Order: sequence, then structure tokens, then C-alpha cells
Amino acid sequence: MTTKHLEAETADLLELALSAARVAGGMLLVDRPADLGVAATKSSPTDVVTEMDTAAEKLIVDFLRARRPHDGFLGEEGAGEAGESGIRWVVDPIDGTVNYLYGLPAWCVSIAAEDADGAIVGVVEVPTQRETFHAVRGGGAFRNGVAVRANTGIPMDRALVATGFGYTVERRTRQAEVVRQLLPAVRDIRRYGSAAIDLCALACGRVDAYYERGLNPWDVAAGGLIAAEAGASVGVLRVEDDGSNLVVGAASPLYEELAATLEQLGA
Ligand code: LIP
Repeated sequence: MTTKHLEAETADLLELALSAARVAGGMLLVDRPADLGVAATKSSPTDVVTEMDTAAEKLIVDFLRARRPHDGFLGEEGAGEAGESGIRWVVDPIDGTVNYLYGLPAWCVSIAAEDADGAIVGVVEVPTQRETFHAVRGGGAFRNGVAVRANTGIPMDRALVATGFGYTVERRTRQAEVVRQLLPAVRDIRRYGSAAIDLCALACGRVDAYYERGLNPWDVAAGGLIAAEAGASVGVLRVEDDGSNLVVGAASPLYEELAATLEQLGA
């Protein structure tokens, strides 16, 4: 493929990702039952969220498949197809599900297109904040169309660090211990509840660093590219026996310092 063709295809992928994220985000915002949080205290709240999650993923996958029938798919709600075009869409219809359930604003739609070298396009749509983050590999990162950069030159004891916790008791017990030891060494910790939004916050300087163990590919595919294109180093460290890895992001040299500290703490 010539460079021109490649650029045209990337632009096409970006347009599709932006459109799909906008449509799904709008649907999730408008169709969220007003009493969803109240339902949480009643019978089966998670089912309503799962229904919304599944509907949004179907909307995204149907939209993309209609336009690019030969691509592969990997989605949190089960989409999984190898495809034959060399492009795979990695979709998280709602990242920040618990926030969505409770009516908190930090949830998003995350869509990435990957080729053999990783993410080529990433879009994170945050409907409640009217924010769209996007990046194209080698082309920078943007918030509502305006270029963003990660903070640089932040020493660790001044760093605002975002993190997240897994769902199992074992994992979060260990994560709590790591936070206990890390907290005195940094400015403060933030836990928004959406890995994709954390990575976008890193990209636009709302936090200085981010780390979390045990993320799934759809949590990190789009946000990871956006943070990296904003100048942050984003690394996947310490794969453990259970297959879980530790994602760390920050601009250098904070990245190296934080990664070494997390390593020391057994994060
Ligand atoms: C969640 C993340 C959150 C993380 C959880 C979970 P979900 O994704 O974005 O930040 O701490 O482990 O993966 O379940 O809302 O799609």
C-alpha cells in the first residue's frame, strides 16, 4: 500500500471510529433510565447496565461492519472475529460501568482500530463532558479537535497519579496495599473509575501519571494511543502468572521513576 493509500485508510478509520463513538455515546446518554441508580438498590440493576452495554456494542459493531465487512472485532460484550483485512476494532461500549450505573459522569465509549503494529486510531467519547479525545498513530492527540500534551518535568513527589482497582477481592487487597505505600510518595491519588478516561486525563495534563494492574485490551487500546501520542510513555509491565499485566503511563522521567517504584512495591 502506498503512503497516500495508507493515509486515506487511516483517515477513513478515524472518521468511522468518531461517528460510531458519537452515535453510541448519544444513545447511552439519552436512553439511560433516570432511575438506574435507584434500581441499584433493588432487584437486578446490573442487568439494565448489561443491556445498555450490549446494545451499545451492537450499535458500534453493526455500524463498522456495514462499512468495513472484512475487519476483525474484539469487544467487551463478546464481539470476537478475526477478520481478513489486517484491521481489528477493539471496542469498550461503556468503560466506567459502575459510574454509568450510579449516574456519575466518568464513563465513556472507547474504540480503537489496530493493525499488526498495534493501535493505529483511538477514540474516547465522554458524552457527559461533551469531550471527544482522538489520536492517530504518529499524528498527535486531540481533545475536541485541539492538540493536547501530557505534563512534563513533574517530580514524583509532586505528581497527581490516577489509578484503578480490579473487581476481585484478591486483586484489590493487593492494590490497596500498593496505594497505601505509594500515597506518601506522590502529590495525591485519583480514582475516576474508567481506565480510558484516566489515560485521556494523562494525555491532556489533568493528571501526571496513571497505573493499573489487570486491564483488558478494550480498556486501554484507544486511551493508550491517545496518551502516547500526547507525549507520555505508556508501558505494559510485569505480566504475572494469571496473565494480568501492569499498565503505566507518564512522561519521562516520571515514567521510569514511577515504574521502578511500582516494581519495588510489587504492584
Ligand atoms: C473498568 C475500568 C476501571 C478499572 C476496572 C474496570 P469497566 O472497566 O475502566 O478503571 O479500574 O478494573 O476494568 O468494567 O467499567 O468496563
